[in-house]
Amino acid sequence: MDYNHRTIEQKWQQFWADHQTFKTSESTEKPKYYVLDMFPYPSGAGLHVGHPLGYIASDIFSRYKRLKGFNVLHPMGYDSFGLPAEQYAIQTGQHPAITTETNINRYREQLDNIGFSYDWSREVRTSDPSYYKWTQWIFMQLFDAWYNKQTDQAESINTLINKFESNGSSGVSAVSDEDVRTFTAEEWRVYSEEDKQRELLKYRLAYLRESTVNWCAALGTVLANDEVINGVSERGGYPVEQKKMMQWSMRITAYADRLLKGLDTVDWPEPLVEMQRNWIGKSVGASVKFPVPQLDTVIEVFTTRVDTIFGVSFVVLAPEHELVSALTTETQRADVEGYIEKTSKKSELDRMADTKTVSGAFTGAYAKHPLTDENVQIWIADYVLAGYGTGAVMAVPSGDQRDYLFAKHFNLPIIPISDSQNIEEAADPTKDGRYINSGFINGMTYGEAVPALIERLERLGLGKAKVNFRMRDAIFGRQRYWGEPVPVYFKNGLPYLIKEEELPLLLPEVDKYLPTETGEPPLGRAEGWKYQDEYEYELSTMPGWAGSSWYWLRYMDPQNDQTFASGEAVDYWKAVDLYIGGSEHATGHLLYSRFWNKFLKDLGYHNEEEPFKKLINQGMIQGRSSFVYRVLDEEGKGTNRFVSLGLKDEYNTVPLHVDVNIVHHDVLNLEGFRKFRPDFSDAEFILENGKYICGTEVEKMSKSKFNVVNPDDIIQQFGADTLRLYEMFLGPLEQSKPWNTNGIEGVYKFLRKVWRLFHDAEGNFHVSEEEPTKAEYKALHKIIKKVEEDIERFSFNTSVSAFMICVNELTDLKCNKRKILQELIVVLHPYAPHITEELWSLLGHAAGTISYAIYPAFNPDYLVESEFAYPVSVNGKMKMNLSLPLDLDPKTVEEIVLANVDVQRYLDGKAAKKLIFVKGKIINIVV
Ligand code: ANZ
Repeated sequence: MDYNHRTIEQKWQQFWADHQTFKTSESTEKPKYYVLDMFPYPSGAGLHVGHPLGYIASDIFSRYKRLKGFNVLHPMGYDSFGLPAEQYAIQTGQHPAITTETNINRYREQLDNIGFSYDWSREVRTSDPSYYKWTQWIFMQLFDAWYNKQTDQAESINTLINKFESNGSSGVSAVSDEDVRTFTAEEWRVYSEEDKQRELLKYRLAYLRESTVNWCAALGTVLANDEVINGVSERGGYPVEQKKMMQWSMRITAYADRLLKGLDTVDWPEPLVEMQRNWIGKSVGASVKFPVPQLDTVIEVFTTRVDTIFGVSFVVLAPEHELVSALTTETQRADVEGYIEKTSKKSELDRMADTKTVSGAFTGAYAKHPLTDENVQIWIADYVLAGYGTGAVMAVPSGDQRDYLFAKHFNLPIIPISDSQNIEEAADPTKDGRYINSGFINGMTYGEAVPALIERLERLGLGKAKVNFRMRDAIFGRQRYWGEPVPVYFKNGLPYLIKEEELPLLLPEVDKYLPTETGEPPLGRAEGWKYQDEYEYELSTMPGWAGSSWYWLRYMDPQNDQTFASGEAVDYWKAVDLYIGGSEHATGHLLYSRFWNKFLKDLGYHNEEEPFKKLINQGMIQGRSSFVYRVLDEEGKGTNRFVSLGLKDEYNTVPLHVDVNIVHHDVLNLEGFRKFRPDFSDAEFILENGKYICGTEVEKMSKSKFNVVNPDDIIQQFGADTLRLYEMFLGPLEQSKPWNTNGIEGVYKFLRKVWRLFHDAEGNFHVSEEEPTKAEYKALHKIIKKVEEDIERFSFNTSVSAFMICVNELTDLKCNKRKILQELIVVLHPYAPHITEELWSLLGHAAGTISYAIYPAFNPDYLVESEFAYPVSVNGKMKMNLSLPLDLDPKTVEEIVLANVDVQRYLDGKAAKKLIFVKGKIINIVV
């Protein structure tokens, strides 16, 4: 029988489904291992060959770990709330739930075709009410919690209320809004219910507040910073503007330090860790107050270079700073207002990106330098951002490049403060630069100046050491339909949670998936949708990241309707041991999910500070586009003639993308091309050597470039095992690489060779029970060792070539010994699960599956060279080679050598006088 991938693969996929081969339970003696893929958003386009790259790697690892005796949790699900299904609903009126269901079914079919070993009994869908019930429940816990800096963890809001009731606000050290009130216990107790709620909202981890948001009018929603790329929406590329709105937010900043510290404990790619560090953006510095006597107030600045304070020659506020209007003098008002008007159009990102343009306005007001008492001018400029630090800076033209350009432009003083040419050098403790013109720090080094300055400022009540984070609280709401409803209703303008037993709060039906006429989100259309028939529900829904911020926990116990996952399940599976996914989630999903994880830990729901121990970013598979060259006529218009790549320079042509599925080894299928587009039906071709050769280019895989390769087509032609091996063979997992089908036949041939090892020339299954030779054992143990090492270091591509070498060796050795082949297929199984299942059953494991076989133990003895081919000389003349075991004693060697028929022939009847034997080197016979 020939290798027939179609029947074999269908048979085993059916077998796995029927027997629930990969269903995982917690009741086992085996050690646990949790392998997670970033779950997909089920888009309408289905999977292309780039998508499964990471899934194949994680599946290989999961299958390998099972063979190594682990109880492996390897689940899959769908991140199924989101914009595309809703956009489609707006266009067609089709309910997003239906589109989502159709897409999920398609995804499932495609995933099944690849032979993944998922435990499908644990599937989750974030848009399923039984799932989002718990997303809503987590939201409720966040709303009912505050962050206690003293215990450095989140606590129930009740502990805060208790503190307020017994001691008022004094002694409370919380992460909160800035405008919290100070009050005594007595004052608190007489606050109205509304006042209390209003105050508590400033502490809650899920809270409402007015914030400047990225508003995308075309999508009708607010977007997170990481969903805005170069000032336009990541999805669709629509314009995004800055707008003030009441918004749900998550106090992720409370966790900034822990999010940073945790990075030291995980095994993640360094660039990703670096991106998170930058995103969190911890800055150690000082806050310094510049008194403004005229208004009886102070301007507080944040600086990382308090050592440069004697070089301050002016102060700059962000145009949005709350003091601007009060500070501005009448003569400067027109200037200042004009400037504010001008900069309000720029987004924060534009403002940060522009380091060249110098613009600003003088307020007419002055502040006092806290240490010299001198008057310094107060300016506004858009290089100072309202949302960072305090929204104000002390400007040091001799130290800071932007301040320098500003001073030059507006002719403001520049005070040199270091004896070093370069201010950076002055701050570098190893360079030992000293300050000049610098008050009491004159002559000091950086290391001496900073503590002295902080101490002096503190004594004056005008400054203190401060740590600042770049990270902001995360906006948590979208004005869209297809998301989780927020379990909140409003009474007297204040938000209240619905009761826990009322969960899930179901997404109501609406007549259209558009904002209401009055600009409310689509949920405003839901008729009669009121809490207790009376109170308005929150009308925005949760953002895309809500459901994905805890899904790995749900997989641990997906059907539980009493809690998000039972304590036993969570204690057993603990954290994800291996997480594979794309690097595009570096600062979104991977920060939010770490945050929710830490929060749930604080509340005692589990014990893991970090949810993902090891993480790998798979590279992208790019498309390999094919081009034809259309000949242009004299007027430059396209004709119906197409010229092959090698001849194209003789004509005036334009390149056109052509569907890669009608190109084979860069040769165009002419008939296929005539059918590709109606206007090509009578195309004529200028061929070279009888063929039309296409041009090629590596580009992103996308429909518009006609370079999308569907895994289903590859599987149909070559099988899933070939696809799996081939995707790994393309190169290191982490690297991006172009899809190129040219090498796929080689991998297919390899699998046929594997098959033939088990079959005789007539194609009958035939293995021998004979004891293998040393050479056969050696080939086997080389691969056992190599693949184990490769998989343990996630180097999947190198295993594939090792398999090929091994199978070639065994083929050359004509090896069909059971003892070798049976172990070989266990080693190959993670990569090519179907063919190895089939061969395993042919070997007589009739009822079983290879999935839980034992990975063979490597025996180093087989790799030790145990024989040596000695050159045998007679009277110093080399005559022949003779292989002998290396552990023979000289006496035995002599006996064997002299008894050898070939040696006797060379001796030609003469008696040997002496035999010289050097172990592992030579044998010389003297006659
Ligand atoms: C004086 C100074 C002198 C500064 C010097 C730098 C160099 P990071 O590391 O990013 O935290 N800054 C503070 N708040 C700002 C805001 N809202 N918008 C724009 N810039 C702001 O940088 C902190 C430094 O960035 C602060 O230290 C401040 O300028 C500026 F030779 O203060 B520095």
